[in-house]
Amino acid sequence: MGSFFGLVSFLLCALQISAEWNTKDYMKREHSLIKPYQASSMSIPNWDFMGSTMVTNNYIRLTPDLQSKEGAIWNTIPCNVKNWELHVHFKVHGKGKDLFGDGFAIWYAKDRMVGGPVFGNRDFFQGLAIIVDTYSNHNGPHNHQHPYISAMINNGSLHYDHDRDGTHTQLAGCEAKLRNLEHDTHVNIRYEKDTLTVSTDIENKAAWKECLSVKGVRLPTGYYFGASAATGDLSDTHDVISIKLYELDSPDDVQEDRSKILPSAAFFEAPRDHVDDVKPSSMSGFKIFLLMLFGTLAVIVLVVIGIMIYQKQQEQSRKRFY
Ligand SMILES: *[C@@H]1O[C@H](CO)[C@@H](O)[C@H](O)[C@H]1NC(C)=O
Ligand SMILES: [Ca+2]
Repeated sequence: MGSFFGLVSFLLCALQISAEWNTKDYMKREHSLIKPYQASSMSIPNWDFMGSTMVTNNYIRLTPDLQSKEGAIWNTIPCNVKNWELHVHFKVHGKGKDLFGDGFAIWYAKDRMVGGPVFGNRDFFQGLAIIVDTYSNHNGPHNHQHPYISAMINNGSLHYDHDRDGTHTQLAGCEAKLRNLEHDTHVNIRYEKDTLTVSTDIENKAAWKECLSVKGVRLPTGYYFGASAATGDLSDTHDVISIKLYELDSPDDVQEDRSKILPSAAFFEAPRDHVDDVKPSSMSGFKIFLLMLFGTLAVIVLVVIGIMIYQKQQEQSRKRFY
């Protein structure tokens, strides 16, 4: 079983790599944010900014290393590319050695320029959030360290729970030591054929390292790209240096109209860090046991009935002989 899954994931990996090699990357300028930002006029073409966001020649500072700040930048043009790859060059740094926060998020969302509690963006959002959570709010034993990168898909019904660091609404995640580094740090969000893959380049190796990959993710077209960050009691500097959107659509793809669908994900990660969550999983184990029990009983009953019918037929055929 294990080797079967190993083989499958190896084949998927191989496919992924060949897909990456075959793709003709094409940067869409209207969804990208690159230097020079033209900050002189206090506005950036195709991008709006809000809150504590400050534009300089070399970076866009979403929050400074000060308490209780929120900032965001949002693309003004809805994205109608169905398959895409987004490269974000960022820098998280600050005075704090052990205490810093809260983190930042990269968005592909329906609503733009609405501040709120989810790293400077609204809660109950519709769309995709890639969350870089630098501060562990959860006091219980953690399965992972922070900073932690996770993906969340929301159709507007889910609340991002800071007390659990979002662990019970995330699709998947990974640890990433991305703070206070001398070299450049990048995150790559690839959305292709309903597979969402997040990779990082934070080890100064000029190569992507996979953080998470989830199949069965359905996102509508026509949403907006954005980035937001927040500080609270703890603080950090959250800078965005560039955002580059590459189109992965090929003209011969059969294009399904995705403009009206709600964001959805087929697979959620099993909830973690949550004591109450042990019960549902043992319940489902119990359900499986019951199902197997009933299945076995059903098979026995069918076999018994079968034997009875067979015997009856044998009897009748014997009767016919006499
Ligand atoms: C929205 O998402 C929630 C949680 O994933 C799900 O239970 C609900 O059915 C979804 N609503 C719609 C209208 O798809
Ligand atoms: Ca947190």
